[in-house]
Amino acid sequence: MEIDSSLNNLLSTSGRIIITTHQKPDADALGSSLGLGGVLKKMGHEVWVISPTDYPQFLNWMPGEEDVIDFMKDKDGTSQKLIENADLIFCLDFCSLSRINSLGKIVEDATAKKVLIDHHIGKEDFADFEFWSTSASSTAELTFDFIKSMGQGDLLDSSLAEALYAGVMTDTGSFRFPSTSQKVHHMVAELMDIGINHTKIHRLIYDHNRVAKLQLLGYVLYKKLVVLPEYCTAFIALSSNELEEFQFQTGDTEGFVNYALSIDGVVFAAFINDREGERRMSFRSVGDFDVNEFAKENFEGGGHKNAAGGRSGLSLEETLKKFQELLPKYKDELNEVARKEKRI
Ligand SMILES: [Mn+2]
Repeated sequence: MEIDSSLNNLLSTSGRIIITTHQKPDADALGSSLGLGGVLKKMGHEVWVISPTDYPQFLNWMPGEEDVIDFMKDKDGTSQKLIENADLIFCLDFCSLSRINSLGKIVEDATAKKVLIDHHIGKEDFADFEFWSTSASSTAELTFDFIKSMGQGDLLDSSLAEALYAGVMTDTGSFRFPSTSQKVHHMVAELMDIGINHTKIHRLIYDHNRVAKLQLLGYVLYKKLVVLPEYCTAFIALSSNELEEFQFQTGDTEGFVNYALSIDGVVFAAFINDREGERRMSFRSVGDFDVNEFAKENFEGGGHKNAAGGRSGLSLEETLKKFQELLPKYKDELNEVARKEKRI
């Protein structure tokens, strides 16, 4: 990775820097933002991390998390002023301005130079500098490269390294997805040299359950999991009432879709929930069934080939109906993938 000399110039004099990331940030989004933010602060910049929305509580341990601005809670326009007065805006873990909701317009209109660091499919042209690779495991991997390319790898202390580790760990499904390259393992070795406690990070992220969250999982597996063997597909849908019944908090349903995908014979899984007036969807697949395409074509979404998100303005019932009516169109393809991947 090489950093353009004009960007290097901007980074060599201290300035006001905004880092923003996608709505409902996950460990990769927030870990990359806080890892990079910590390094930029040590370089002498003023740095603000602005999240379009809240994020799961199990990310609260990250260094600098207490200073993250939640745009949804910012009632006096602080974020807008900061963005308007920024010298540089980093856009991490997203590549389409719609992923940051109404922040998108403010970022688009800002005069600051924009730097994109991301690994999603479907990049829009809004950034002045791009560090974009869809083959990268995570934005944390690209952010680590970026920090080293600035020649500032020495500024990564163990807590910043742990934020980046959380990103690469979660986006690779704990180092099991095909994107887990040799490079990823080399990166982790370097993070371990810096002094991360990987066991602690794993526990902070995965062993962080409330009883109500586990009961919601139990309910989902017992009552809500629908398997359609004909289409090698399984899905889970939850209404807002059901979420309420289990005192839903952001992040509680993360990973539920993977249970659907783990069923023998299944190569395509969907999770749909009804929250904040919108039907949000997660799609996962095995092998060559491209959920990025599926989400893009049918549910205003996208992401990666085997993991994508989408949304629907229809009611939950209508969304489910639409989803199930689409399946016959993909039946042959799904069955072929299932045979190829030895799922059936
Ligand atoms: Mn990511």
